[in-house]
Amino acid sequence: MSLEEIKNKLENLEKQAVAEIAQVNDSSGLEIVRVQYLGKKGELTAVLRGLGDLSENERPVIGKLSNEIKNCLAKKIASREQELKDQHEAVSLANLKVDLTLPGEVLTQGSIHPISEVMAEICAIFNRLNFAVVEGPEIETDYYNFEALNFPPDHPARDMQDTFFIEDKVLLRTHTSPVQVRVFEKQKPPVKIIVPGKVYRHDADVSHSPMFHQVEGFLVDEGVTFADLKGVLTLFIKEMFGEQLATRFRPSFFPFTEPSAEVDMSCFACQGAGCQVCKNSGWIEILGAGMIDPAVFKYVKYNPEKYTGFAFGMGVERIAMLKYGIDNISLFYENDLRFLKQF
Ligand code: 2U9
Repeated sequence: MSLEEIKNKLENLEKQAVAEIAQVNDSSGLEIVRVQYLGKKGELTAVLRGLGDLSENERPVIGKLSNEIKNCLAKKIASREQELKDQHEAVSLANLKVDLTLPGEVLTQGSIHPISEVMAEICAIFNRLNFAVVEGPEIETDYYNFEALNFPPDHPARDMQDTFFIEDKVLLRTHTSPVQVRVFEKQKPPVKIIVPGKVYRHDADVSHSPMFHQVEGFLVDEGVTFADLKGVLTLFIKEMFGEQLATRFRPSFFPFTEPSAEVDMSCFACQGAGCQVCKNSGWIEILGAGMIDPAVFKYVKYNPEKYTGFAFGMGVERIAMLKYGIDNISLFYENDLRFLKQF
């Protein structure tokens, strides 16, 4: 073929390709056209293969022309592709039929559960007194839940009626105290810890639930006395319920503390005069506490001659019920938004 014939052929090819690109209606059709003209086995390449008859001077002329055609076709293909895409989007949008007059979707804002809130408040007060927060397993062994805490083998709290046993000697913890035994095993005094968490007891009525939350705490060091316990718990009660409240320590009994006490605060609702909240006594029981029994120290190999310590425990639900005037514990677990929204 002569130079002119090749030029004509290339220009015809270009015209033909431009026409086809304009007619194509989808991207797969466009790809077919691209391969047909620009592909390795495409028509443009085929023409360029037949340049054998041309002179050295003529070849660059065709090379330049074919490059220009290649670039021009590639541009046209790209712009047709964009055009098809835009058309497709316009059709989809038209079919979508968005009603812009409809009200927007309102996202409801969640809030912290009252139990979490009260638990965080309790922890924050003890954090300010330098107590560290420690957590531990909810499935425990008889050893950590009872034996190391000086519960005699026939103690009623070990009874099936109080404790959820998983298997012989494995149970759902009935208090968070086993965590403290585990801390004692790992750490030498001074130790100053609070332990928040879920506990389980076979018990249910308006003020008891089979699962509830406790915060327990202790401080062990040389020379810790009952006066330290009174100071810390009095401060806690004032921070939690009000500066004006009085506290009262009544003798009690727990296997793991000696002496033991139940701690009352003067009624925040009637200032001690007597009302429904305090059942006319003027006092509200809020905590249990005591000096850790030396028998517990022997289990964890602390020297009871050298160290003394106090411990205390409280039910978080009870504190939340008092604080917010809630009369039925099950409200905490039903997740009724009408209840939860009030916090
Ligand atoms: C160790 C030693 C001593 C934790 C304590 C109480 C008193 C107590 C109750 C309050 C209401 C549990 O939720 S409740 O029913 N707790 O009265 N707890 S002293 O004493 C410990 C803990 C761990 C090693």
